Amino acid sequence: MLSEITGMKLTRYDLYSYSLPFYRPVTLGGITLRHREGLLLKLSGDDGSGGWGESAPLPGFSGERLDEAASQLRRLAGSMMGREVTDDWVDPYGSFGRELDHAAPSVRFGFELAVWNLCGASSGRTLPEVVTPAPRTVVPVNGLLSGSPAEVLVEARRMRDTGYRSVKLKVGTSTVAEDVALVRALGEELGEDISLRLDANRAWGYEEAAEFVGGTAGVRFEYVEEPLADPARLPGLVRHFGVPVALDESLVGMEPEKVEETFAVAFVLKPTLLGGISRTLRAAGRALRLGVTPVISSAYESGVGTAALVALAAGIGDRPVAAGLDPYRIMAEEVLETPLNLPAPSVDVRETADASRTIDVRRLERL
Ligand code: OSB
Ligand code: MG
Repeated sequence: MLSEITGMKLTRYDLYSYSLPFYRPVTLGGITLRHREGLLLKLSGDDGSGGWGESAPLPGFSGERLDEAASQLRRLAGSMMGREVTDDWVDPYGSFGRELDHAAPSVRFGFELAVWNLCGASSGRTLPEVVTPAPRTVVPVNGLLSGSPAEVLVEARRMRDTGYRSVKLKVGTSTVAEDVALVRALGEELGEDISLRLDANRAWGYEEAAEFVGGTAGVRFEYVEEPLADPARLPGLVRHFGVPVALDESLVGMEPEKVEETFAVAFVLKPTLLGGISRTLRAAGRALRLGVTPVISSAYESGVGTAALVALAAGIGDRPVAAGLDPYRIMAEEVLETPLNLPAPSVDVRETADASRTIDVRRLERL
């Protein structure tokens, strides 16, 4: 590997918290959020460079609480002071990652992101260029549909007309018959050129999933994420119906980078929940070797974390895959001085990387 980082030592860390209001309440996994709370870590090097990272445990999805993440992040960053940063620190297959193994997933993501951003700053590269020498210049975005069936159809038409090539609908919160009717109508509205992703967040029993699959026969969708409450029955569902299934919740805690074979067509990769940048890159590498589509996806991070998702999506694989970045639109405030250009059907990779480097510290609380 080309050596890019030479002799920089970590000199200090600064830890902050943020609380950013949503435009409207969001209910996720039975929990309603009105704000997003999280942590920002700034690492500084003795060459004057700095890098920011974000740790934002998502209530209902993360095992760690915010205060636990804060104390882990403080301990981890403190233990690294004075150490020399080497190329190994940004090698997804290197040994440095193992030193972070004991930390909670959001903590690993936040610390790694600060390291990767610091390495970029120190070596004159953007974050996407630390991920890969020649990142894509744009990343397509998966639009999230929400609201009543009528609103979903209006929104879908609007997204189609503004250039989205991929949209996602949450299913499993109405009756199966209502979901079937909406998905059929969406299939007609979107036509052949726009990929439809569905996400049941483990809402269905086997019989309900079977009813859904039967009812939507003939409607083309890219995949349905986590259709079953009991994930052990997923292989049987796929075998029996040939339905394209994506894994999301199932990947957390199962070391997706080590999977030998899978029935899934896509892995939905959320670095905040999965446990960081290196892990996500290894999981994506494994997915690609298995012929599975790696989909980078948001856990409602601020612009700092969302820019990392863009960098990852810009560096993974040899064809663009729409990333799940749409949750960013719900944030009514930002920690970045210049917010990211979202919502949009695609994002500019360099612009995103540049915007993510300037934090408005007045919006943060020092811990
Ligand atoms: O189930 O995919 C999910 C966001 C937070 C928690 C869970 C999920 C999500 C998303 C992200 O849907 C957006 C996307 O993947 O398009
Ligand atoms: Mg999902």
